Amino acid sequence: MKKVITYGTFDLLHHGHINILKRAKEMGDYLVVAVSTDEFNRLKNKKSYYSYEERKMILEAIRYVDEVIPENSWEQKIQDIQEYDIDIFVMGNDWEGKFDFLKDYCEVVYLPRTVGVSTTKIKSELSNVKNG
Ligand code: C2G
Repeated sequence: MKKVITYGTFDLLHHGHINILKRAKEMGDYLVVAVSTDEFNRLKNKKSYYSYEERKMILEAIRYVDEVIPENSWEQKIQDIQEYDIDIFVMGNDWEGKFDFLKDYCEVVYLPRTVGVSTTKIKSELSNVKNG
């Protein structure tokens, strides 16, 4: 069984997230998603609308996702890859090159981001609507 892992906040789930989860799953048989905890989001200078528990529940409902684990730190990836017996690490190409050190442990794949959508864009457009 070929196991794939990807990491992210996945707040205000949108089709860009679904696209990468779909493509990640298509690269293997089992997809683990490490979703950033609220505490780790603070380290990433991100404040998500949905809590960790809510984002975990949403991800677990997605057909491409087989398992959701917490992402608590930048440093856990090697341990995760070993603990979950991961064959492929997948991220959007906004992270191109940032995780090449993982090539000693598994295949590393950066996939093109979905153009035109982001959680930040959704938030700003909604706040403009609200403000009229
Ligand atoms: N993504 C995408 N297309 C978009 C938006 C996001 O392909 N239009 C991808 C990102 O490249 C990432 C995943 O969706 O691979 C999750 O995006 P975020 O929730 O923004 O995750 P991020 O904050 O980049 O966290 O340790 C890694 C970090 O936790 C990554």
